[in-house]
Amino acid sequence: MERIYLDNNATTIVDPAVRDTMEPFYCHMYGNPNSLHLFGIEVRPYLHQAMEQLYSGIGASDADDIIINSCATEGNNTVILGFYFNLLKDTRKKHIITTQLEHPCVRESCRFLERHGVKVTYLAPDRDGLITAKMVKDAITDQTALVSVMWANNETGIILPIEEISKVCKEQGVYLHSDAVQAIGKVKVDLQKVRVDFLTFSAHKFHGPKGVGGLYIRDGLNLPPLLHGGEQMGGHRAGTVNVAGTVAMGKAIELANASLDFENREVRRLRDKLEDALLKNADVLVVGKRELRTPNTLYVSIRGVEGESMIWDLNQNGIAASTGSACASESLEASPILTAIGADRELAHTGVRFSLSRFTTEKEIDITIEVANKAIERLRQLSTSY
Ligand code: 7TS
Repeated sequence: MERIYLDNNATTIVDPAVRDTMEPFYCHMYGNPNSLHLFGIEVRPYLHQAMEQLYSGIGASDADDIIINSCATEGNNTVILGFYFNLLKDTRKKHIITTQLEHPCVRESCRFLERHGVKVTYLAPDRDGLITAKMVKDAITDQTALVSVMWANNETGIILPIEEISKVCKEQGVYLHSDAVQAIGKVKVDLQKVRVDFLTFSAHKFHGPKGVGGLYIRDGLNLPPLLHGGEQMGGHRAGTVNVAGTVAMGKAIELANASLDFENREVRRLRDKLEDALLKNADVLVVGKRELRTPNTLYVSIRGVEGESMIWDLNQNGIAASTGSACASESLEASPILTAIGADRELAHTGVRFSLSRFTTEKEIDITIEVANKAIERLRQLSTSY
């Protein structure tokens, strides 16, 4: 049976070109870049080049910082907890604004701070699944220190109006963090154009390896480290630098940006083909307007078909999709996004996410359409409520 991978918002295949770039750093160039001998010295130019690729990949300027870390979960924790120690703990500013759409690593970091006296507003999306700049503006008070809004949502692909939100934050003198994990490689992330103060990303979501990510900090700003220890990353993040991972992430972001046109044309075409085919069934709802979504993501709700049952049927046929975030898949709660956009209880249990990549083929989509349509028919026949 052919295996078909349509869960690219959970993680992606490492691009073979990225894998080739990283291999030497496991085999012969394995030195610690902080060592003074030739093994350490010889890897430094490669790290330097990778950093340049990352700076240019997100439009950072030389004076800004990019801290290499282990994943976006670490980056997001560093920002939220760092804010507590830098500002929230000792001043009147005790308020964070975030959204109900955020990944658990942002949401749970905020919940943790609530237990330490921080007030958090979790903005609810409108019926389009959007958080608007006006919602942010209306929620800002003179106690607000930080706004944290993701660039694109992992479950629905909905792209949030970060540029407008950044203008509001600047106007109001509030710092802005954006989790750009699901945006990089799908839409242009250019910090020359959009002014955010902190940005987080993760290599394994754009065909780099797992276990390496980045945290952008705008020029002049500071965050205390989450990991204390050695002087790596200018004291911002202790721990031996993941050389192979960093080099790979540099290459991966370069390839991701070079593939943006392809993503917008070809990946979008295949996603739309799958979407149109599923919509031919009655009582199928796709969350989020097409033009507001990343080109690779489709979040569909099929009345009478439990999300988990659909995933099981697809999996039996070698197709990998998900009911939403893999990080939340162990709890069988209704999807927060479907609940947030006002879907009724039954619909809220029927979400299935298909996320494509530049490696997805037309044949894979054709097979998926056939299998999914059969599964819908079979599961609806079994349903007691449909
Ligand atoms: N932020 C967003 C928006 C994400 O989608 C994810 C992973 C993370 C942070 C965490 O990234 P990591 O680098 O720590 O792994 N999201 C998903 C998902 O949607 N399904 O599985 C993982």
